[in-house]
Amino acid sequence: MQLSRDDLLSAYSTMVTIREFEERVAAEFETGDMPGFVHLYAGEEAIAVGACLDLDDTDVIGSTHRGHGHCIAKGCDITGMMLELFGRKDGLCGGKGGSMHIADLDKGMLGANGIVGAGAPLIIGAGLTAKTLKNGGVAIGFVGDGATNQGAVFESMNLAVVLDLPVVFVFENNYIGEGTGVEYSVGSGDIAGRASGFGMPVEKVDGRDFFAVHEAMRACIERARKGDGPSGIEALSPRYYGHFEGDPQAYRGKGEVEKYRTEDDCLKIFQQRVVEAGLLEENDMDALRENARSIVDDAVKAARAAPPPGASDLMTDIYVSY
Ligand SMILES: Cc1ncc(C[n+]2csc(CCOP(=O)(O)OP(=O)(O)O)c2C)c(N)n1
Repeated sequence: MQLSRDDLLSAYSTMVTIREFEERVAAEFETGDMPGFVHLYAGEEAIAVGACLDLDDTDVIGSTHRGHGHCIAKGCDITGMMLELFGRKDGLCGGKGGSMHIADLDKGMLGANGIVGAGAPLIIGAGLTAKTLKNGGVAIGFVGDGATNQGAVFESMNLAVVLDLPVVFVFENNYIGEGTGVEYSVGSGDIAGRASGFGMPVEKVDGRDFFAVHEAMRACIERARKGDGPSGIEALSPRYYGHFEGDPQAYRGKGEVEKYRTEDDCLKIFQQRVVEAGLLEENDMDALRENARSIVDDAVKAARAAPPPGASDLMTDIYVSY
């Protein structure tokens, strides 16, 4: 499937925006001025962008505790996100959600989630809504490798199949959950195989390869839109940062992350593919990266200058009104 030049530019732009956002958040967090807990997604950009490229605002995603990349891929505002991470009043969730509970319902982003595996049941509800309303919407659930061991995820897979929902599971296998490797924690080690045991097609793809992720996701999304039920992908790609910011990463080998950054970088893989094929020029791609850097820089400046929520905001956003 050949993507248009605009699609390729858009995909690369979103991938570099996620990378610039994450690298900058790492630096800002180190200053001590960013409250809360932060889990970075750098290294896994091709998964979020490949999964979300064909979605629109009627489609929803459920995220994980490592959710910035999912937010950006689903179209959330960068400044609103940065304000949220800094705990500012005008952040996407009024500065009260922070990194692990960031959400934007207008963009179909149901939220990052501090409870591992809890995004999966949320997208079952969203999938049931789309099926009931017949609005053509699809619900995508991002689930980490560690989260695939959670009972709630197993129940969600079962319900997706039993209720024949327009749902796609994106199992993000970054080889490790906190400090425990997949080979130790996942029975059989085969996440796709285990998920397909529920009775839906689940393809294993190279998560560093945007094109592989996108191609597989396109089939899953089309299947869901046609009413043919749930499916999924297991996408493998390493994360570059620790489990959380401040993690000493004693569980990692010497030079492991450097190898990932040089040999497994999804941005480099993308660039090499499109430049060699004559589809995009390096100059245009460099300009997109510069642009992303300046958007993120402006967002940090805006966040640092913005006020936190006031005492009067303490009792707001507690109940949802329908
Ligand atoms: C229900 C629950 N159990 C345990 C935790 C603690 N915890 C936070 S992240 C994490 C590991 C998740 O690993 P994975 O799903 O592979 O995601 P990754 O961090 O690798 O992206 C754990 C065990 C939690 N937040 N929620």
